[in-house]
Amino acid sequence: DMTPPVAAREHTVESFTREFLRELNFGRGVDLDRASANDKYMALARTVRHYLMTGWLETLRNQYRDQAKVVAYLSAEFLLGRQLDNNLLTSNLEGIARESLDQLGISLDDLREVEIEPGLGNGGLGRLAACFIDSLATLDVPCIGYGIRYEYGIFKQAFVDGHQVEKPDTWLALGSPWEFPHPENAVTVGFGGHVEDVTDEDGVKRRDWVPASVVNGVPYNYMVPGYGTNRVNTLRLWSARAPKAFNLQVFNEGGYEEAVKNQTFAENISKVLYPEDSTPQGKELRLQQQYFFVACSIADFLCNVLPQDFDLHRLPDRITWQLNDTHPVIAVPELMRQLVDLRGWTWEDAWGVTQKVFAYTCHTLLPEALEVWPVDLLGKLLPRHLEIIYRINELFLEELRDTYPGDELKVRHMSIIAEHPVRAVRMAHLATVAGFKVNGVAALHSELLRDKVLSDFAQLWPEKFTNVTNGVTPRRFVRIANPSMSGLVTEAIGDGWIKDLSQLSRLEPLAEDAEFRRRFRDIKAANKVEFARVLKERDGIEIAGDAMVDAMVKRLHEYKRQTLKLLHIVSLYQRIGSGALPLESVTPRTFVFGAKAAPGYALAKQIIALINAVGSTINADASLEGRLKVAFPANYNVTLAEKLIPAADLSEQISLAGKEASGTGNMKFALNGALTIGTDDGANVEIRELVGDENFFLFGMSEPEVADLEASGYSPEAVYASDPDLKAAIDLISSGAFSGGDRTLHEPVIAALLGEDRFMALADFRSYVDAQDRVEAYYGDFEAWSRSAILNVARSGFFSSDRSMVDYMDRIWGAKPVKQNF
Ligand code: 26Q
Repeated sequence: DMTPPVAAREHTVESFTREFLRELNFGRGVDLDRASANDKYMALARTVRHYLMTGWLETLRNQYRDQAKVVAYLSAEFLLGRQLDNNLLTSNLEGIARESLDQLGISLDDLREVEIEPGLGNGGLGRLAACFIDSLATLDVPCIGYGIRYEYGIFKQAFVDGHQVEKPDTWLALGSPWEFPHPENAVTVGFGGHVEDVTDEDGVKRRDWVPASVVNGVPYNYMVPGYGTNRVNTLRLWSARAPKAFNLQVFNEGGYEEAVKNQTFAENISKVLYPEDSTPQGKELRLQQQYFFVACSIADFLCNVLPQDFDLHRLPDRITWQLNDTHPVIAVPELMRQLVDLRGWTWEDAWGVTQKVFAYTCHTLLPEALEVWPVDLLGKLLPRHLEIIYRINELFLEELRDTYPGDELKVRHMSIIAEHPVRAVRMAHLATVAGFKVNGVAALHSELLRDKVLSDFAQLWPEKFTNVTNGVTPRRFVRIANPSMSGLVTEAIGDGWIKDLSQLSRLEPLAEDAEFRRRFRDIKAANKVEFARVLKERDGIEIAGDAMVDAMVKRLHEYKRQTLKLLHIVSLYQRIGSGALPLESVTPRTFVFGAKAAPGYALAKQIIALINAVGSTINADASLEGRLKVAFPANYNVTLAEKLIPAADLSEQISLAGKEASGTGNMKFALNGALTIGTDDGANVEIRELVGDENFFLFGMSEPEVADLEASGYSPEAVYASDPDLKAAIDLISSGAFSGGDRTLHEPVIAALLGEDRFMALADFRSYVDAQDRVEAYYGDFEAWSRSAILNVARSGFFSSDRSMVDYMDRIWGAKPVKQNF
C-alpha cells in the first residue's frame, strides 16, 4: 500500500487535530502547553503538507508512467510569498484547520503571521514565475520549476532618518517546513580550468573540459499544489555545497588552505540573491549562480527525470525549457556540451535538438538592462561554453552573410558577440538565435520587441516572435488576499471564477445593482480598516481608516517615475499652502508608497529619502487636518501586498510609455476593484481596452509621442519654466521646505529632473495632474466610482495567469494538461 498515513479524503477536524498534535509531540518534541508560536506554526505546516502528499506522490508516479511533455520553467527567481495560506486553500483544509486550532485555543490567524515569506526574487519577474507554476499545477500541466535556493533572499529594507538601509533576509533562521532536501541526489558542476583535445579509444577527437573546481548542487523540493485538482507539481531549488571527496583529495595533497577556499567558493554561490533588477553589473558570482542552477537543472532532467534509456533525439517531445529572461541562457551551450562533449553527438544533431527545446521570454525594453557578459570573464569561468558560443555565432554569422551579402553592418548588429566597449556575449541574441520562440510579456511590449529592440531578428525569423500577456494567480491575489470580496463574488456567480477567471464577466450586470454596489463598497471599506490596522501594527504608521487609498508599489526606478507621483503630492501641498486650493475641497487621501531601491542605485535611494522627507513634513502639518497622508512602509513585500491591494482605490501605473514591459501589480489592483491612473504602457494598454475608457484614468504621452519628443529634442527646463504649478512644486523642494531648510539635500533628484529627465516626468506632469483632478471629481460620485470599480473586476478576468499558461501552451509549448484520477 503506497498510501501515505493521511489520505486526503480523510478531512475531519478530529483527524486534523490528531495529526497536528502528533507533529507537535513527535516532530517538534514539545507538549502543547509548552509549545512556542513557531512550534505550533511548524506543526501546522507539516500537518497541512501531509494532506498534500498523496497528490504529490501520485503526480510523480504518473510522470514516470505517462512520459508526457513537461514544461521546465528556468528562473533565477521565484518570489513565492507565504506558503501556509496557499497550501491551506489548495488542500481545502482552511475550515477544518481553523476549527481544530480553535478547539485547542490557538488562533490560525496568529500562526499565519509566524511565517517569514521566501523572498527569492526582486519583483515582477520573480513573482510572475511563482504565479505561473501555481497556474500550471491548477491546469494539470506537468511542470518543474528550477531555480536557486538563496540562503538570503531580497534584502530587508529599513529606513533610518528616511534613508534606505539594507539588512540581510534571514528567512531560513527558524527552518522552513515546506522544503524537502535531497543531498543524496546532489549534482556536480564544474567551474574554471581549461579545455583539452583528446582522442578516445575509437580514434574520435573531442574537446574535454577539465574544470579547476567543482561544486555540488543539492536539490530542495517544494510542493506546488494546484487548486481544485490533486496534481502537485515540483519546484526544485538548488543549494550549493562543497563536495566532500574533492576537498579530501586536495586536503591529502596538503592543500588545507585550498580545500577551505573551495568550500567557501562553493557555498557562496547560492548565498544571496542579487538585488539589482536593471542595469546588471557583470559580477563573476552572478554568472556562477546562473551556470550553477542551469547546469544542475539540465543534468537533473536528463539523468533523473527522464528514464535511463531515453533516446535524447526525442528530447523535444518531452520538454520545453522556458527561459525566464536571459538569466538562464547559459543553458544553451550547456545542453550542447552535454550532447556533443559528453555523448559524442555531431554538432549538427545537437544543434538540431537544442533549437527545438528552448524558448525565451524577454522582460525588458531598457537597453541598459540587456545582459552582456565580457568574454574574459565568461572564458575564465566557463572556457568550453565560450568556445561553444563562438561556434554557434560563427555558423549564425555565416548564415547571415548568405542572407544579407555585403551588409556587414547588419551582421555586426546581430552578432552574438559585441566588440564594444569590451568583447562580450549578448545573452538576448544568444537566446533569440537558439530559441524556437521569443515572447514579450504584453501586447505593446511584444510589438516594440519585434519592431525595435530585436527588429533585425524579427525580420529574419518573423514566425519566432510572439506575445503572451502576463497574468497573476487569482488564488493568491483574489481568493486568499481578499476573502470578503471573494465571498461576495461567489455568492453572486458561484465559485467557478477561482479556476476560470473569465467568469467574472457575469458580475457586469451587478454593477447596476445599488445593493450590490453598497456591499462591494462596504467590503472595500472594511479592507481599508484592516490595512490601517496592519500598518499600525507592522510599521507604527497611523492612517485614516476611511480615506482614499492611492497606491504606488513597485521597485524604485526612474522609468517607473515615483517622482511624478511625488511632484503631484508636493503640488497639492503647495497649492493648499498658498491658498490656491481650498483644503475643504480636497478629498482625504492616503498616498501609499512601497519600493525597494537596488543598494547601488544612488539616485533611487535619494528619491526614497525625498519621498520620506515630504511624507514627514506633510504628515506633521496640522493645518492639513489629516486630509493628506503619505504612508511609506519599509520592506514592501508579497505579504504586505496581500493586505494593501484589497484596500486600494487607486492604482498608480505611471511609467514613461514604452518602458514598462508589462507590469503585473496593475492587474492585481484592477482585480480587487481599484481604478487605474496610468500611461499607455505595458499591460495598462490591455487593461484600459478591457475595462473601458470610462473606468480608467489615462494620461501622458503615448510611446510614439515619446519617440517623437526624443527625436525633436526634449528640454525639461523649458517645461519647468512654462508650468507655474510644476515650477512652484520643484521650487518648494529646492527651498529646503522638506529638509529643515537644507537646500542641498535633495539637489541630486532635482538636478536629474531639470537636467536630463531621462524618463520625461516633467513632460507628463500637466497631463498627470489633470488626470488626478478627474480622479478627485469622480471619487466624489461614489455610486459612479463603485460602478467603475465593479466593472474593473468584472472585465479583468483575462489577467489570470491561468490564461497566460493556456497561451504559452498554444503558442509555444505544445504541452497539454494531464488529468489524474483520484
Ligand atoms: C540580471 C543580471 C544580473 C543581476 C540581476 C539581473 C536581473 C534580475 C532581475 C535583471 C532583471 C531582473 C528583473 C526584472 C523584472 O522584474 N522585470 C519585470 O518583469 C515583469 C514580469 O514580466 C514585468 O511585468 C515588468 O514590466 C518588468 O519590469
